[in-house]
Amino acid sequence: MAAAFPKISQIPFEGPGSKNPLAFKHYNASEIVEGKTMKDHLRFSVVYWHTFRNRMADPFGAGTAIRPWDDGSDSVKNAQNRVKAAFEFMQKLGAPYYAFHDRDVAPEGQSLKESNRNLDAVVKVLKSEQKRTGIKLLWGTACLFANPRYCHGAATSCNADVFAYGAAQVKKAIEVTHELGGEGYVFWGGREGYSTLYNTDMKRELEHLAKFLHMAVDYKKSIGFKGQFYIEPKPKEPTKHQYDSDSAACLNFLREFDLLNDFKLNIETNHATLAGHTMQHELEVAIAANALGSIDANTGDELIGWDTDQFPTSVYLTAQVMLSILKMGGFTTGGVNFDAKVRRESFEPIDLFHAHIGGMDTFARGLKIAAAIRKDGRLAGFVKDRYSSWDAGIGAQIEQGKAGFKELEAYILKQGEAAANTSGRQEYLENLINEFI
Ligand code: XLS
Ligand code: NI
Ligand code: NI
Repeated sequence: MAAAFPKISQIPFEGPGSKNPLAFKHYNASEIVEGKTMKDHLRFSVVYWHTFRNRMADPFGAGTAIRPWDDGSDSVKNAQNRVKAAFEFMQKLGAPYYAFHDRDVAPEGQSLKESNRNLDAVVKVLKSEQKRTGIKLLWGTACLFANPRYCHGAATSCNADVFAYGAAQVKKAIEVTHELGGEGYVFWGGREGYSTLYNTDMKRELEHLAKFLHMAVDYKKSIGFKGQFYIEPKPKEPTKHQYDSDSAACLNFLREFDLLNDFKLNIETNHATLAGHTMQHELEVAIAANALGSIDANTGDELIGWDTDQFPTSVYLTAQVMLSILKMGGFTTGGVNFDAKVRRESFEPIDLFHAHIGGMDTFARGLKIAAAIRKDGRLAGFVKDRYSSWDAGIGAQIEQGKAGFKELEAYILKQGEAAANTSGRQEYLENLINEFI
């Protein structure tokens, strides 16, 4: 196959002064930050679905994407050629990871058997390209939302046969992820929710979802797959309400059904904002439960109400994200996965490079800013001081369980009034953050 991006060579790091649009200004893979290379901190991943399968159609018009390496057919041959283009892209970009749905990489056949055969034929090429380039699979997943059979959901379908079909599909997707050395596997329940409660037995659907996930855990163990399982929260779209609506809902579900030991969360920025939260909020909720695994890096449009999946360009956003990630001690199996797509108007192949270079540079800046804020220490010091009443005296007694209501009443009767409050200093802290941006 001829090169897919013949005019583009390896994207170099040229530093902040560079005016070359096809160079990194901030992402310097080998640069050490807090004792680790940027490459190992950020673990960038390219998504197959948006970058190589999205024709960029919208409800009002046909796809605009120009992809010369793709003949537009649903053949296995075309799918295999596409793999070569994808790896050429990721190698030139210098992305160490990628992620896919089963149906992104290989065409769905007339039967599960045929679909599995198609998948195997493409996985062979994925495997050899991984070997050739050293690029690894961050996570795999199954598309349980596109085929019409999943219109009522998969694990939460009212139709038990559809549950069975979904299980069979996930079984194969886990096997393939295992075969490719994937470091994780994602469950995003696109249609695991409802359009109307008039026709929905919510309790039963949630129990089925838990059963499905337990079966997946059992199967994973039986084949020796060590990758991390993730749930990816999203509140709506395509359903009116998705059961995995946000970090808190996912954690509650995992706890209720005894799944918390086997799952972490994969948090996506645009899903957080759709849920009415900031990304920082969703990350902190997950981190507090020791359940943050990975992130889908993108951003929404402030004025548009759906999942626009844009590439992240806000340094404020990435600095906040990286503050949380560094605080938790960094990614282990997870990474920064660009679940993002170029705009319909950005239809040329080169736009895929501009988009990813921008996202990677924005995250590299976020990482450097977060590390500088941590080195400076004023922010963490402020937070520590703010809670200092809990480090000794009555606060310490409460935390250690040595005081109850009776002791606290006696304490306040003796004190007369609570010690004076101190200012939250929000504006001071916002200014402080700006010193680093
Ligand atoms: C869609 C989701 C999806 C998952 C993988 O909104 O973000 O792309 O990441 O199924
Ligand atoms: Ni999304
Ligand atoms: Ni996603």
